[in-house]
Amino acid sequence: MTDKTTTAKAHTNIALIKYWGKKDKTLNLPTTSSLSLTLNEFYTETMVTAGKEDTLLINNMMQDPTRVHNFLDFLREEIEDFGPLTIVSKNTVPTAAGLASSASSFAALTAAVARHQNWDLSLTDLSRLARRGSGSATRSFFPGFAVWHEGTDDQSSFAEALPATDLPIALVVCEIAGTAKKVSSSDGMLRAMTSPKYSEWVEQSHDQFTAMQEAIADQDLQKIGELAEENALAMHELNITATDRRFTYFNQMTLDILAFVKELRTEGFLAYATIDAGPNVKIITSQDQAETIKNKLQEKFRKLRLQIATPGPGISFED
Ligand code: 2P0
Repeated sequence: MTDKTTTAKAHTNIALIKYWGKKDKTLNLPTTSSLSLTLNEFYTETMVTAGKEDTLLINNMMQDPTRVHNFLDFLREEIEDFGPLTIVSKNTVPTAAGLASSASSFAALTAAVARHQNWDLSLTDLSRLARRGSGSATRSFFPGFAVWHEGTDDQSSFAEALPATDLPIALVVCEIAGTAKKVSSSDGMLRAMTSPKYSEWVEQSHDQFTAMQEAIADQDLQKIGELAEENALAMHELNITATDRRFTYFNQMTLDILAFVKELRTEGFLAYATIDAGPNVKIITSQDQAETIKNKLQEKFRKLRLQIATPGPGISFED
């Protein structure tokens, strides 16, 4: 046993073209490719060191290590055996409220373990491994816009960065208070796949994935917003039309903010909504309009916690 500690930092990402369904649960292969923006303001920093058993501490609180332990066992089998690890994480992502903390968590953990064990792996390899912890983690190794190729097997399902762009995109993240997630993403996806609209959604998503890459290459922020909103609302439509235990992540505040986003557009703002596995709304806009939109939202919805997020960096290490 050594005293060596290794720290990795991964930023979370928000999908503009969503991952919402698995074609292989064991390999965690998605039914569609997805496309995301890594965010500067929200990240997980994870330190690993040898310990007596696998333990997990997040923001100084002991957590149930089961999911992480299972993932570490997967790495022990897949790459090389290693002893128990103490994992200490600092997380600035509001957890379990529809901001993808599992994305940055599993990306940071995969990178920290690989570095700790001196594994010589590429970012593609790390992305592929992190997929087995959480699908959205594949995309959190990369700066700015990233695509996760759905692939057809373990080797071909990983994420990579799109060419760097200085597109002045911003997100106004609306955090609706007191809303712990009720349906986990994994369960939500399973239910959504029972919607009669599911196969149509998969087809539409393939087209939107291509169109979104074109919009990014063209630096067309309005088109990016339109496609992202359309894609997100279609994902949530699957949840309410599921034949197995239909559900929604929306609450009244979600609907009120969605209506407000539409109003902002009629006033001439560039504003489009995207929503993940929770009630929170993220408003896609430009960096020069974000502050005004944030102020208008705060005036209208006094209890909302609002934060502006901008494109963030890829994985990094501290040593
Ligand atoms: C996404 N989400 O593309 C989608 C949109 C939430 C809504 O990926 O089962 O925690 O661990 O692979 O990555 C959240 O799901 O799911 C997610 P698992 P994950 O960002």
